[in-house]
Amino acid sequence: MSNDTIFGKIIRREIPADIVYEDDEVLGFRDLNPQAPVHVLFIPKQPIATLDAARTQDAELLGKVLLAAASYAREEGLSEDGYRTVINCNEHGGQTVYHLHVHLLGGRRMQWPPG
Ligand code: DGP
Repeated sequence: MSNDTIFGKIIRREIPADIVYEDDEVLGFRDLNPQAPVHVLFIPKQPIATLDAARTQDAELLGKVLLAAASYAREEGLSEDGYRTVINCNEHGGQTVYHLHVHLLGGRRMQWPPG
């Protein structure tokens, strides 16, 4: 399958993951290597490799991924103190898995600028 990654295996339940959010188009699961008390990855089930590869026709799906992250953050009580969302793109952005994902990080104060 083109564009398949470890996240495709998680979507298909071929490998385990701690899934915390799911709807028809979006999956959210805890990051294997958490960088904050809450660290969840939100992905479109239909893979897009990178933010750079996203096109106009992906706008609605990308919006749904972001809104799923925000909705989960509200449910987890992160809204008042705040949280961070991150999309790493390609090598200099620190992307290691080429299935576009939104990191939701919360539960502690974030630093700026990021490393
Ligand atoms: P990025 O560097 O933005 O591409 O982030 C990829 C994230 O994916 C990284 O924080 C670790 C996480 N990750 C990699 N492999 C797995 C996995 O098999 N399961 C889970 N839950 N997370 C993974």
